Amino acid sequence: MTGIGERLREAFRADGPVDPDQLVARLEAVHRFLGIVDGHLPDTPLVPARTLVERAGTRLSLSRDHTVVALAGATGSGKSSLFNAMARMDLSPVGVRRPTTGVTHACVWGPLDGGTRLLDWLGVLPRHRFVRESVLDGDDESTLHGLILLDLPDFDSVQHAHRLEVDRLLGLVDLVVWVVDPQKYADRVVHRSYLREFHQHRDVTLVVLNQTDRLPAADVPRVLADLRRLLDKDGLDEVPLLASTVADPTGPDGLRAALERTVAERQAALRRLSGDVDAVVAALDEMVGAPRPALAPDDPAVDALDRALGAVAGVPAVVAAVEQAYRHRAASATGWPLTRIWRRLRPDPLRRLHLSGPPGDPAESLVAATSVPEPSAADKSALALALRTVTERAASGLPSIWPDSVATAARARLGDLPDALDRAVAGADLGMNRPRTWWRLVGGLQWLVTLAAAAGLGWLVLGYALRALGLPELRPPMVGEVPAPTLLLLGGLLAGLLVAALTRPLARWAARRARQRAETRLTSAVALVGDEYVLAPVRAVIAAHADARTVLEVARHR
Ligand SMILES: Nc1nc2c(ncn2[C@@H]2O[C@H](COP(=O)(O)OP(=O)(O)OP(=O)(O)O)[C@@H](O)[C@H]2O)c(=O)[nH]1
Ligand SMILES: [Mg+2]
Repeated sequence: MTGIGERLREAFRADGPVDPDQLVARLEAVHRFLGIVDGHLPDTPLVPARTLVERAGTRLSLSRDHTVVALAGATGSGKSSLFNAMARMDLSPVGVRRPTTGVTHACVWGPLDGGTRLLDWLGVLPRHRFVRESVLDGDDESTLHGLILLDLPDFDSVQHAHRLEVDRLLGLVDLVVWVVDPQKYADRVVHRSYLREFHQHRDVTLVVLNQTDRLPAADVPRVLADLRRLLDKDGLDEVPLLASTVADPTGPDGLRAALERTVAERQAALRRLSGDVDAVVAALDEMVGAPRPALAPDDPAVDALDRALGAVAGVPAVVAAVEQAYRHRAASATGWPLTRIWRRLRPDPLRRLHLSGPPGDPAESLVAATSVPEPSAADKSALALALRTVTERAASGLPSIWPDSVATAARARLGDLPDALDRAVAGADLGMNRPRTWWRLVGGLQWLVTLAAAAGLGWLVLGYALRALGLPELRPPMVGEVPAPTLLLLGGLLAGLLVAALTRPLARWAARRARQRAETRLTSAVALVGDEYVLAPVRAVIAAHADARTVLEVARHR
């Protein structure tokens, strides 16, 4: 079979060495991603990414000079035997009773100093730590300096605690050596629960078929080929596979050479973390999906939302009142002077809604509470529907984790909406604060013709009085056949009625225009509220999605 050195070289050449700065940049990008989506996405799916950022930070800060390698496998596969063979000492008890190893043992090659904190972090108890000092071994062991080899308990144990310990450590170590034996190499548990799960880490995985001395020599290549086939099925096609036996002193040499090479490269820790980042990025990638443009301001859903908000804010009632108030005020200003007083006694439709005040004083408009009628149930459900539509439009095309976040954002400030709408309506300039010039002109004309009629009446009354008292009669000038006072009286009255009759359609037309103007202004005031209270939070989520995508690109870049 191919030498392990070559196989490792081949496997590791595929991607080249991991640049530590690049790895740190990728981890920082994942960290930024978490910051961006914080508050927008649920926590649970982000746990692996958070754990990775934390773990990677700690692992890199502890030691980049050490390589932590774990021997993992089923009970009796020979982990402890291989551990002792590597250490060339009986450090971890080998037994016939299964399972033997209950607690992780560690052996450190070279000075312990830097490794102590790493072993503390790994949770290996001090009494199970051993040191191979090069002083004792001369140069023989110097090629393994920086190696921390762990002998794990069995993962298929009847002891649940063993499995927990193995799972915990497999998440932390830099390289995993799976030890299998000829009896159990095809065991489904090892393949389904572990090897297949580990395919993201094929760069930092080795498989050892141990106890080959138990097989007839001719069968070894056949079993290795069968195991290779199973590993390929697990997605571990590039993973080095080697044979070993502790029955022969040179049996574990292949594994030793592999470990020497790994130690020399000082890449395992970086490769492991790089593989972890790949796995996390792949999961985050699924969460983020394709780019999604922000909701366009002219989207029909936004229009529908503005209309629904307008209805809830009472815009239709207010604009109807504006039209009525215009007609009322125009009639009061331009009507026949004698009927004006009576008109003025009738309440102004806008004042009834407490909307007649000038918008000039912002403090006043802030506290102004209008008496616009409460929204009907139909208006409220129309608003709920419009909110749903906006949410769906904004979130369409986003992976399933986002729409909830968009919906929550759209509803986050709903509690403040009624007051904000009331303030917007109260503060809007309805264009009804000043009397129109044409009202004054027509009003003046009405006074003029009324005065003419009054003068004619006075003149006639004076003529009758003089006649009744037998005094010399006034001879009023004649206009054609009609005496001037009569003409003044009748002409004044008729002209008054005529002006009033002509003014009415004009006032109706102008009232409709006033209504339209008020509607435009109120609609844009209400749209601003909708933008601030509903659309801005939705936009923030969509922007977070876009930012998250951008940083994920950095995190992906190996
Ligand atoms: N013939 C032969 N026996 C081996 C070999 N490696 C281990 N053994 C024997 O297999 C049995 C189990 O070995 P251990 O090293 O204790 O196995 P382990 O994987 O540590 O087992 P646990 O600690 O229970 O998980 C022991 O009796 C060893 O002597 C080998 O290469 N050849
Ligand atoms: Mg053991």
